[in-house]
Amino acid sequence: MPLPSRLYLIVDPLDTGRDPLTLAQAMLAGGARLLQLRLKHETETRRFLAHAAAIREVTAAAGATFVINDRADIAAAVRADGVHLGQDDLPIEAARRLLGPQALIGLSTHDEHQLDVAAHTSATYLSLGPIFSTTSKANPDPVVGIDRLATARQMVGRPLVAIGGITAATAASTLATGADAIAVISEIVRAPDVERATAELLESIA
Ligand code: 3NM
Repeated sequence: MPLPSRLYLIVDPLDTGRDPLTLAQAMLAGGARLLQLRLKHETETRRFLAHAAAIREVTAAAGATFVINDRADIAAAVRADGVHLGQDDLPIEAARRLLGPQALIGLSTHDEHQLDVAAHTSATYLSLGPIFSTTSKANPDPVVGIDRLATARQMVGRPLVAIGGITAATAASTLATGADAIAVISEIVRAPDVERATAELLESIA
């Protein structure tokens, strides 16, 4: 199953204090059609669910694909299109049982060994990162770099998402190296005008 867009925006307010729904609406207004909700510090399940439900409505209205980070239960509850899982989260096959054969299930990988292991799962797509250094993740893995992204492209037969430190300056070259999509947080979430930054990023990879 191919990814619906080459731009994968992650709705993670980081430390900006911005509201997830407002961020998502601005991303959609800027043309984004593939969003992930990532709320690492939301320990209140009901609050997480409320944010997810609100963003499910606006993504559905825009015809956009919506993925939830980590929480397959919340993805199922709001009928999101899928879930994105890390190496220590629910195993892919467990999430697949919960969400079904059509669900978009992504798996984070950080090196060639993890890519090898992932090949034996039913993950819909794999992400690889951090391609460049990032400040958006607690304890990020070592930087992968653009050369190893090219090698990974040779290894991986399914959609490959590059993540970590990608900016407007590196978006197009990262895609040209072989990623099917780029996933981005801070370049958009920290932008003064999220809608405009999204539109400009899309323009830079058109
Ligand atoms: N995962 P930014 S890097 C959420 O390496 C995430 O898997 C990564 O944010 C990985 O675009 C990362 O601000 C942070 O660098 C991406």
